[in-house]
Order: sequence, then C-alpha cells, then structure tokens
Amino acid sequence: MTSTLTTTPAGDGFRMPAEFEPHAGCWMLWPERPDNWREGAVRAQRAFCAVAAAIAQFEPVSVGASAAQYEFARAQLPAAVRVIELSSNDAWMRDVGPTFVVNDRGERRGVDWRFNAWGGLESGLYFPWDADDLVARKVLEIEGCDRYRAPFVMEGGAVHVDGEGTALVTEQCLLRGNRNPGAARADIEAGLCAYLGVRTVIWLGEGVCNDETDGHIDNLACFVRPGVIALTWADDPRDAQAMISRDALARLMAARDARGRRFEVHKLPSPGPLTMTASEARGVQSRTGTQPRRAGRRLAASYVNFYIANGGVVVPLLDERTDRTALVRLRRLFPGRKVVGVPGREILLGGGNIHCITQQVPAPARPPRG
Ligand code: KQY
Repeated sequence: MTSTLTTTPAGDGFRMPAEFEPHAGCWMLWPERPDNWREGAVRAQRAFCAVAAAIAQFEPVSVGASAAQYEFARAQLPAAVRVIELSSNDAWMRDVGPTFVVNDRGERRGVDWRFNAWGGLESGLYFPWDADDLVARKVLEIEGCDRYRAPFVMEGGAVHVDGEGTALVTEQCLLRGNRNPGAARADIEAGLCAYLGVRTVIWLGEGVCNDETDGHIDNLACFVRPGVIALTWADDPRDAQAMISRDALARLMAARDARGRRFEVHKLPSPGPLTMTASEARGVQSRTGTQPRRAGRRLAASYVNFYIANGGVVVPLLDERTDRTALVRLRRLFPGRKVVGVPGREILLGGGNIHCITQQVPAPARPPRG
C-alpha cells in the first residue's frame, strides 16, 4: 500500500533527479478530446504512437488511456508499450503526472502537484480538469510510490532541474498569479525548494512566443547536463522570439547554479515561425469551456521540447528548414545518446510537444555499499 505523506521531500532527504539521470521508464497519456486534437484526435494518436515507439527503444513505456479508447489504443501502440486504463481530461502527462523524487538510500516517491488546467477558471485552457488532477495519484499507486500532495498549483513542464540543487523556471508562468494567486516569488521558491529538493532557483523572463501554458520553461530551455543548457534561439530581430531568447541568455550568463558554476549555453534554432492553417483549425471542434483554435495563430514551436531517455533523445521534427540543424546540434550535445527525430506538428497543434506528453520515472539511486 502507498501512503500520502504530510512531510516534504526536502525535509525527508529526497530530490528530483535530472531528466538525463537513469530512468526506470516513461509514462504518457492517450489523446482523444476532439476540441483540442483535430479530426477526432486520429492524427495526434498516430503521432503519440510514434513517440511511444521511439522512447520504447530505450526504456519501458506505459500509456494511460480512457475506458472508451483502451481497446483502440492497445491496438495502435506497439506491443512493447504497456497500456493501462486511466481517466484524464487530456494527454499532458508532464503536467498532470507525478514528479518523482529519490533519496540516496534507493527509495523513490512522487510529488502530486495541484493542477488547474494552466490557469483555472480565469485563464485556464479547459474545464473541468478533475480527472487530470487525479492522474499523479493513480500513477504513484501503480508505481508503488508514496505521495506528497503539494499545497500549491504547479506543472511538471514549468520547471527543469539539474539534479544537483538547481531549478530553472520562467517568471511569465510562475508569477502570473493564475496558478497561485497572491504567491510572491519567495513563496514559489520556497515551495520548489521544499518539494524538489533544490537550493537555487534561476528565473528566466518570458517563455516561447504564444505558449498557451504561459511560457513553460520546457519549451524555452533545459539542462543537457549540470552546468550546460540548451536554449531556443531566433536570430531575426523582427521575430518576437529573438528578444525573449536574448533576455534568457543574458540572465543565464549572469547566473550561477547551486554549486556556484557558470552556465555553458547552447542555442537551438527556432522553427518557423509556424502558424496554424485554416484546415488544421477547422478540424478542431469548438466547445464552450475550451479555448478555441484559430487559423493563422503562431504555434509555440520549439526543438527544446525533447525527451531525454536512457541512451536516447527523442526530438520533435517541426520544420524542414531547421530540423537538420537542430538534430546536428543535439547530436553534438548528447554524444553518448542516439538522437531520434519524430514528427511533432500534430502534437504542437494541441499546444505542446514531446516533453509535454511524457514523464520519466527515475531509476532509484543505488544505495551506498555497506
Ligand atoms: O506544454 C505543455 N506542457 C502542455 C500544453 C497544454 C496544452 C493544452 N491544450
């Protein structure tokens, strides 16, 4: 049986490991809502299958699907992928799944953040979100992990860690006030330190242009290893992304991580700008309570939204003009891993990408001998 703990991970000696540390596996959810995924979600389902298959080359993958979609999902996904009946309101496992934490005695637990669909009734993306808010708890039961129920709203895509005490976040997302009204920067930092076991929080400004999550960090920048960061970059000064990325770079160059290191920052090209076509927008059903999809709207496309697996990196392919450069740079950044590109446009049309639809389960740390 698993328990809900009333202490905090940091207080109990737990920390969130970095994504580049070894994994026991990966969790995803099966997309189906027709008011977010065009054409009844069939194209997104194909894209999710390709992502699951790519990750399954490197580590075990589990996919949660609704009762209505279970049989179809099981038939579409590779046999090596475990499919489990699991309700959710959409398919963003990064944000609704647990954030796993480990200690140095080989124990693993999970943080179950409160979830309000990226902004609640004021500015969230859909209503209701009650099934999403139960996903982390269910995954933790299946994984046999004790649970910390965080007393504040957070999403997994809103934070990256280096596993050595540093967290990376954006002001646009965490200071907007639609997650935790009234919470000041210091309150948020205290929450991240207590629930992720970090000591230093580095604040970037805005996230990627038009990111409907209010600028999640996982679309803008991420750790490649401790002290090394990949940052989405636009050269064209007429592109609004150029100023956002320049500001992020300046902040990163001025920052020090929890161990006092300066950062080495590597730029990944920004695709596009890409926009939603009229036929793509027409394929999404409109529904009261869900944000509408409009033709011509700029998509929050980013190669930084990749997933690091055991021995692999799974990267969204987004634009023929920039895909090759992104892959070449990522291969240089991850010399010990196989970098695999998977078509990402259908996932992007739903508002995120490969990192947003995945959640790693870290391998328990090896307890010290003796
Ligand atoms: O990027 C994410 N982490 C989630 C995107 C949610 C989009 C909902 N339409």
